[in-house]
Amino acid sequence: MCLAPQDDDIINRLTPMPTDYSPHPEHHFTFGLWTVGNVGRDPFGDPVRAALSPTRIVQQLASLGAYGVNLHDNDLVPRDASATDRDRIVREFKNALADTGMKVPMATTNLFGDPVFRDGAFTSNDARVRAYALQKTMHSIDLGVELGAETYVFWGGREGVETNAAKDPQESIKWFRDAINFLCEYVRAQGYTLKFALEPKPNEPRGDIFLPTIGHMLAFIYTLDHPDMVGLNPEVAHDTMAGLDFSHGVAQALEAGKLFHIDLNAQKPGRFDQDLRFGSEDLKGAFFLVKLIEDAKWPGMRHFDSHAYRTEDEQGVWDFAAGSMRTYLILKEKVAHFNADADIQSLRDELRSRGGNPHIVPKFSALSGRELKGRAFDLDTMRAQGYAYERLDQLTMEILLGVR
Ligand code: GLT
Ligand code: MN
Ligand code: MN
Repeated sequence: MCLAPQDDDIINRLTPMPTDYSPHPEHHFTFGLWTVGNVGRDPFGDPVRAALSPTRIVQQLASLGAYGVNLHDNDLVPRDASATDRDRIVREFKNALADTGMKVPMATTNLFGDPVFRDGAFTSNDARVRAYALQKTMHSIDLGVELGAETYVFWGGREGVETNAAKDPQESIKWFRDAINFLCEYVRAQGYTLKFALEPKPNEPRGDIFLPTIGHMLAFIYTLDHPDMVGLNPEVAHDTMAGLDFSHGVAQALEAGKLFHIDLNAQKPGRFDQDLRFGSEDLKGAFFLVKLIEDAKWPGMRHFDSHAYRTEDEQGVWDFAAGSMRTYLILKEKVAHFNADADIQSLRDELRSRGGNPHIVPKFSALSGRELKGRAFDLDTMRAQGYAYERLDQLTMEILLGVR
């Protein structure tokens, strides 16, 4: 059969695209025990789902195609467990990992649930609490390393205030720095190869949390004794709550070599931390985030820090988990589609080549400075040109909407 040129075009556009969106361990999808294990408690209502045992979570996530699970110390070992109980629980969990091939690439400390941390952990006004927080974290680091974790997250949910009468914000940052420096030295002294990933959040559960954005955290890292050991764990919801463009923050962390981990989820701006299924809000934002990560060939874990709607039963939890991974893979395919789209790429090529040779923006020297000061610009032409971003964005939307 002889194809008309437009049919040929359609076939060329469609053939390179895979259609299998099934997750496999090599995609490096991970979930926190606290995410699929979320029982649906909120400030206004009781749990709606029964707690799932860590071993059941491991088995179920493995069957869905995930790579691993991440945990807080107390997601696995309850706060008041005896040493014998701890050892039994860890042994059973390790058996579940061995049976399924699931990994624990990241671990963290619960420094927010216990009432002792009501005024923060590393920034509590009570020096005993600050010392206890270090002790708890050292034990939790040991557990993480025992389970094979390579990244250790610090989310300072309680590190903040409701009233600025409570704390000196400069002193608080010094306390937080002292804690991270202490724990870096602990990791080195133990001979661990763990890296730390700090997770910013602007507020909730505290009225205001210290080091609220990726940028604040990034600047803080370079004031540490071992900045090479410490990077970022940014979360979609946390930047979106603050009305920021998440992919810009992630790009800054990536460009600085500081994207050590990522928390994927979805969020409507200006609300409480919703931790929604990845891609379920702001689809275009999710697309450009996946594009950023995939184009950079970023080697880290694609971790989902989110939970099922409170309306769901256990089946809804697994639907949520499967949907998170599937949406990521669909968006990854859309990225390949975007990158292969001739119209989009020619618009982008034209933008990149505007103004001719990029060397017309010189590096400074006495000579280049003098030359640039005296250069004549055709400002009328430069002022008159449009950038065709409406067209570019519409083409992007049509890929996302599935008609291109
Ligand atoms: C908690 C928080 C998250 C953090 C987790 C790590 S726990 O669920 O909302 O953003 O990443 O401590
Ligand atoms: Mn998070
Ligand atoms: Mn969150």
